[in-house]
Amino acid sequence: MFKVEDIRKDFPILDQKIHGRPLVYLDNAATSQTPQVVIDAIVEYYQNYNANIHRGVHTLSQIATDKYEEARIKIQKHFNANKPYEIIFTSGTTQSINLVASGFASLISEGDEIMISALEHHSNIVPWQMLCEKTGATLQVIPMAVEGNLRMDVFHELLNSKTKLVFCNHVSNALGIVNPIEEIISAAHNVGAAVLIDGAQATPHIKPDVQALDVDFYVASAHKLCGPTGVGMLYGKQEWLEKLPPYQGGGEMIETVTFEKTTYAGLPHKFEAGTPNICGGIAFGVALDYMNAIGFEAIRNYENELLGDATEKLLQIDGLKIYGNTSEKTAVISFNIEGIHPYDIGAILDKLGIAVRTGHHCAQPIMDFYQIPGTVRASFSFYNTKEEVDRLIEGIQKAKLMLC
Ligand code: C6P
Repeated sequence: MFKVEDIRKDFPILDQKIHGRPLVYLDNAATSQTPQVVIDAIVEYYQNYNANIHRGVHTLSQIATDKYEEARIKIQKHFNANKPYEIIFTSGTTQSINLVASGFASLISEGDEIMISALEHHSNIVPWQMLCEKTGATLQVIPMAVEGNLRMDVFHELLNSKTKLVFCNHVSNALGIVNPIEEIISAAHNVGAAVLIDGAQATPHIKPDVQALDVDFYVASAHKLCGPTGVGMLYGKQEWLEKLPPYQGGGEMIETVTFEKTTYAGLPHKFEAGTPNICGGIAFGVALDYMNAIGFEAIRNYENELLGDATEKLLQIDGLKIYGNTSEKTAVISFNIEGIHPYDIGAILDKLGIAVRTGHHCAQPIMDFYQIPGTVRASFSFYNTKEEVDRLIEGIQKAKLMLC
């Protein structure tokens, strides 16, 4: 039974005042908050078994190695990957994407086409532009429509035998729209293209099954899933991970090293050079356990209630416009009020104890499409309440009175 009052007790950070008012944290799309059980796992690691992994015969190193590898298996199971070594630990979504983009430099050439969507975060635009500059491949963009959905008709027209890679986010960070990734993956495969899905914004709300999706690569960050910052994952089908060259050279990713020649370790170590974020990886596993114990269906249903309530109340505010209006959304609302800069609304909300994000949300092409400097983005999590929705509405009304 989903009880938000009980869930909130797991998050000590929520119980505080900002500028003398109880904190209303609505910037969950930027980073989620951390439950006590994850904080405890981090403390336990440093208090009891901090040691380097895969290297020592001593007891602490073995405990740390076992816990780290157990976390990999938890992630494997969560995403339903076929093998644990198809999960690569990275520092987060950005590094996961760069790892794949850098690897593909040796697999594509001039004349090939790479396709991204108009809804991407900069971390899923810039690495592909860099790859195109390096290889002479061409970047194609699936355009968006005014409601925020992708123009799937144009996607199907653009797709052709030169398309080698398609990249798309599962959920847009700026608008909260859920993209039709099943259709994208299957159509891309029909022309022989590989697909990478950026799950940074989907994974806090949806439990993806990478085998059912038949996706080639899927990436996510722990810090959006109640885990710590600086750790994330790359899922890759074994056949792709075997084809890609290592991303970085260093310790742990080798089999043998001589001055004449180095041979590389097998998966997953080939992509995990150097000492990883051991504590972060272990805490990532604990965060997934925590969210799975609540259940993703319960999380999504509850967040949908918050989304419906907030959308309805926001639309009653005169001059307020919401960007991204499709039926398939996660609990993210991007909006502006006519004649007011989003930054000014964000600053007043902060004085009222309400945390939202303002600006372009690292998705400047979306802002250019709407010809706006940015938006105010309120993003909800399963620990937010209907009372907090009301605090947001009151705050916006106050900001409007002050600024108009
Ligand atoms: N979006 C937001 O406020 P990292 O920073 O590597 O953990 O995640 C990057 C990233 C990639 N793709 C999408 C869809 C994202 O939303 C993000 C991070 C945050 O929207 C911080 S910019």
